[in-house]
Amino acid sequence: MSNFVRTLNRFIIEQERLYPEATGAFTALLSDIALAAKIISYHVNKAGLVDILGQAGTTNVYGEEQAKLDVFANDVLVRSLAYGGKLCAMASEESEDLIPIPDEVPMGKYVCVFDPLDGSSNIDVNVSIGTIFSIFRRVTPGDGPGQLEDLLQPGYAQVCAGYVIYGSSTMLVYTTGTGVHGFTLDPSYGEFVLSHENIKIPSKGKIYSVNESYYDYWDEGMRNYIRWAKKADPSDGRPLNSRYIGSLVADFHRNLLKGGIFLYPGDNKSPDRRKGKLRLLYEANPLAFIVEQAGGKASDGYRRILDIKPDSLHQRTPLFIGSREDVEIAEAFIQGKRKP
Ligand code: P6P
Repeated sequence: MSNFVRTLNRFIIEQERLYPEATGAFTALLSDIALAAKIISYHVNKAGLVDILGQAGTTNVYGEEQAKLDVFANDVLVRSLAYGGKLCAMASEESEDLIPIPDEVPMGKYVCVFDPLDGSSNIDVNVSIGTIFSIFRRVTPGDGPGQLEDLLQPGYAQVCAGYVIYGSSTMLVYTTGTGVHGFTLDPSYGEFVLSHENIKIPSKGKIYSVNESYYDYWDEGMRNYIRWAKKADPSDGRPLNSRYIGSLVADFHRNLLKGGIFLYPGDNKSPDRRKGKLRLLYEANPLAFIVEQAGGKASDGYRRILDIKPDSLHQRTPLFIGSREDVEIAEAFIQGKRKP
């Protein structure tokens, strides 16, 4: 029976046997997230057929227009997680403040932060999009409602992080600190089945992913890195291949499997872009936990992403993430230690 299909639930139970200190809370939490992912996947894949495309007519805390699926995915995740009794608070990229757990639900020992549908500007053109999530143990005492302090923990305190990519297939990729594992949704019986056990990112890749339209707004070090990456030099495999989907989960997932670096630096296009566009809690931290567990690296150009102590729920950070050697080369240029 050992070669029986290894579903997400079965795999988590196997993992819990390996780590007796793990409580059943992960099984419940990941099952709630997996359920939400299945529901979101169904509606993403049906989006062209029913009236769920297009804009919701609302904006999020960043002033970005919310797609109908953004709002739908956020609602599905909140409902799926709120009633499981494992959380004491939540936060979402799509919601301005802390999301409390309903009074009638027992408070759990964890908090969950998530980007319910990242890349949603790509929904209407059928480009892969994703859900990103991150779980922490609460740090405030007692068993009352969670506080902002429970949500503003540095990334190294994460106990679980993952993403779902809604692409040619729907995949859930997660880590609890003992490796990175990928599960592909088999829609015929609605289960996530282990398809990528113990994912490791190549130490060096041939891909760089960045939106070069901001080139003129970058600092000198970032421009030097791009000039270096594009310069032909067969001795070290340059020029690198430029691959940019404009959907973070899709760009990250490709680089995780093939090797490479994703870059979203700060720029001088406007004051609110000095730290780039991506959010520390909902995007950078979970993907940084995953990439480090896969042997890669994630920094803001100077500091390890997971060491950054958040000041607010929606703070942004520059993000350089992927193959370790590629990130270290980019850091050297950004810090002015290397010239093209
Ligand atoms: P730009 C999508 O809107 C997103 O948040 C990420 O998924 C993606 O990596 C990034 O923004 C793309 O931003 O400025 O290149 O359009």
